[in-house]
Parts: sequence; structure tokens; C-alpha cells
Amino acid sequence: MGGQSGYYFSSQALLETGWEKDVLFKVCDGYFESIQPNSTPPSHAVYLDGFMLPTMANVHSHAFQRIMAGAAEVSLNPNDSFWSWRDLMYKVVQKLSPEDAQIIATQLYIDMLKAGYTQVGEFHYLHHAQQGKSYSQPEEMALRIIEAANVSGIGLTLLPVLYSHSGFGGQSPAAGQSRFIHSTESYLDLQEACGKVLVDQPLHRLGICFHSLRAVTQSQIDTVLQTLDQNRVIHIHIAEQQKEVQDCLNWSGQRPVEWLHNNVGLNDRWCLVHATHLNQQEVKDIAKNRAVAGLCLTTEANLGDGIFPAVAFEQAKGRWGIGSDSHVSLSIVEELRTLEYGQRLRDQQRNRLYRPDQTRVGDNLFTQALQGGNQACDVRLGLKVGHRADFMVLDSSHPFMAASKPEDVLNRWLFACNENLIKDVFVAGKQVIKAFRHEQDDLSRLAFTQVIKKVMYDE
Ligand code: NGQ
Ligand code: ZN
Repeated sequence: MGGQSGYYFSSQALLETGWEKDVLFKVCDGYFESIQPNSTPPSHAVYLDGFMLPTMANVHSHAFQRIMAGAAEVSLNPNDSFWSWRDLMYKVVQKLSPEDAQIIATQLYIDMLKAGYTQVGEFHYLHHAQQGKSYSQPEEMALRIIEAANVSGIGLTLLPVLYSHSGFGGQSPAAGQSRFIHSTESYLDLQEACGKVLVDQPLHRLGICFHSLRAVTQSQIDTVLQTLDQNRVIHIHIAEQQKEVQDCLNWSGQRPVEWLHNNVGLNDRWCLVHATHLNQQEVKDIAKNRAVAGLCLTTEANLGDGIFPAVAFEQAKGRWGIGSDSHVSLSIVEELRTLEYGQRLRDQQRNRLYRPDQTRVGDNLFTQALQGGNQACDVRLGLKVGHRADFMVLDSSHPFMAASKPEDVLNRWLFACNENLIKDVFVAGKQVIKAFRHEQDDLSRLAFTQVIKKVMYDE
């Protein structure tokens, strides 16, 4: 699937260098070939009516969990927690067929495009059939994810997950985890199979992924990293819950991020998903080694994880991206707003996440999430020559947009708009969302409705 070629014109566009007027974009085979501010549009250019922004990568997704979003908000006991939510999630997992998984992912990825995400890091661990039985081809479930990405038109950073154990020190997996389990050898086979499928699919990438330090041993991490391509990104869940930090301390005498830094080493290939519970040294170690913190604000709030130390991390010039994870929300607005508001509520102060060279909070949040998302998902998004021609247009009929000066657009959108303002979305020059709609909307929504009824309500 190649990209599109052509000319696009926007009267206000957010380039890497800031807002520019009357910008003419030449796109060649899905990539920006030239970008000219203060241009006159040629008659054949596609005219973009509204503020034009980059789209961004969603660094962390478990597609299948979309089916249970909003269905776990019922108190089952006074101590409901991340761990009781996980028990419910394991029950849902047992019911999903490959067809169901594909239908859920297709609708999810369409909704991501509508939300302004055009690349998704799919942290993929639902590998096997019920009771851990093998499918005839080990990449069966990965193929479903790839097909969903292709039908929707989103770029996929496929992160096949190595998941072998249920707790630190190589504890045997639990029954509820049987569909996730790979040995190091079978994982390397899966990686090879996925690599073959993704050749010649230019929107997609392949990365390496360990579920968590609970799920793999050090020798597994070492073997995988020595065997696979040294350029690939590496994702892991880490330090999300206090219990996980405590279990890691009991096992090793070190905290999770501390252990990873000391025993494996961090660099700019790593995306540490959540990294919620950090001490000051861990903040510095992640930042100094240029790893990305993959923040999933709405899921972390939903699961009661805790508040990421974003002010300290920003001061250390740490890199971070955003992910929708369990998909209780598909909204860049809600992720970024939740990040900033969590810091305000904790500190009882305003305007927390700015930088000396960017005092507009919305602009800083958007820029950092864009850059961190690129690094974690191994893509280059943003309106710049050489980058993939992904972009979105905000609805110019909204009074805040109609009246805004460009420098106020991100703050107005991120802090004061509740309805979705993302009207049009393009991936590699191709329009995938047109006036808030995707061409597969009707079919996909109907199929998803039926899967929800079957899986969640036994209808
Ligand atoms: C997951 N989700 O793998 O889907 C995890 C929960 C676990 C989040 N961490 C399960 N949000 O960590 O064991
Ligand atoms: Zn996750």
C-alpha cells in the first residue's frame, strides 16, 4: 500500500517551527516533499478548511479491551482495584474468537483515526486459542490486528508480547493467562512470522515487547534483545501499581525501573509504559537515557494507578508519549487534559507542564506527546519535509476556532472543547476521515454492536 501524491493547501498550519500562513504542501508517495508558507494555492491543490495540525501516535493499545470499556464500573467489593479489574478482563479474554478480535480492533482503529491518532502501538499478547491451544498458524491473532489496521487505514506498530510468567522470579502462569503464554523460542518464531507479513507494508512497523518484569526473566530479556534486530523499539509495562513495586523490591531489593536500568540498561529504543511510581533517581535515569515514558492517563485514572511525576520528569527533560491502553477514552484532548489536571490537583497549583521555551501548556503537551509518540512507535509524524504526510483539520465552524488566533488554538481545543473538533484526517496523503466519517462506519459499527451483544451479554 503506497501513499498518495498531490498538493494540499492550508491557510493556517502548525509546522515543526510553529504556526505558518498560506502553506502549500507537496506530497509525494505519502511523504512531504516540500512545505511552502506564504504561497498562492495552485488550482489543483486540495484546500483544507480549518486549522491544520499534525496527527500523533497512540503508544499503547490492547485492542480487545475496548469491548469492556465502561462495563467494569460496578462495585463488586469495597476493595476493588487494578487486580479485580484484571480478573474481569481475563474472563472477557476467554470468550474472544479471532473474528471477534478483528471486528473489535477495526472499530477501535477507526475511532482512533477520528480522534487524531494515525499510528498505534499495539501491545499484542492475545496469541492463542482457549486454554492456550495453538492456532494452526502462530501469527493468527496478529494477522487479525494487521487486517484491522489495513481496513481502517491506520499505521500499525505491532508489538508482539513475550509473556511467560505470572510473577517476579519466573512464577508459573495462572490459568487466566493461558492465551498469552510463549516460551522464548516460540516468541522468536512469532517475531519472525510477523516480520515476514509486514514486509512491504510501509505504514507498519514491528517492535519488541515484554509484558512486564512480572512476566519474563532476565535471561529471556537478554536472549530476545541479542537475537532480534537492534534497531527495533522495545516496550514494557512497568511500575504501574504500588504492589508491583513492592513485589519487585521483595524479589530483588530494587524497584522496577531501577532494576531494569541496572540489569538490562535503558536507551532511546525503550518505551516504559506507565512508569507511574518513580523515585527521583529513576526519573533521572529514564530522562538521561532518552527512553520514552508511555503515559496512559485515562486508563491509569480508571484503574487507580497513581499520578505520574510529570513535573519532575519535564524538569529532567524526559520524553513521553500518550496511549489509550484499555480504551475507556479515545481522545487526545482527554489524555493531555488528564495529565495536566492530575499534576494541578496534586500540587494545588496551575499551569504545571510547560517548558522555559514553551509557556503555553497546551502547545507543550501536544508537542511533547507528538515527539514521544514518534520515538516510541518508530515513525515520523509532524508537518515537516521527509515526514509521512499525516495531518488533521479542526472544525472551523466552532466559535473558539472561528475566532482564535493560531497561538491560542491548542489551548482552546485541549482545555475548553468537549465535542470532537477533528473533522478531516489524512494518513500518508490519503483522506481516511471526511467530515467526521470513515467509509467503513456503517459496516464496522454494526459488526461491533453484534460482537458486544454476543461477548458481553450472551445474546
Ligand atoms: C494488561 N493493563 O496487560 O492489559 C495490563 C493489565 C497486568 C494495564 N497494565 C494486566 N493497564 O498488568 O498484569
Ligand atoms: Zn497495557
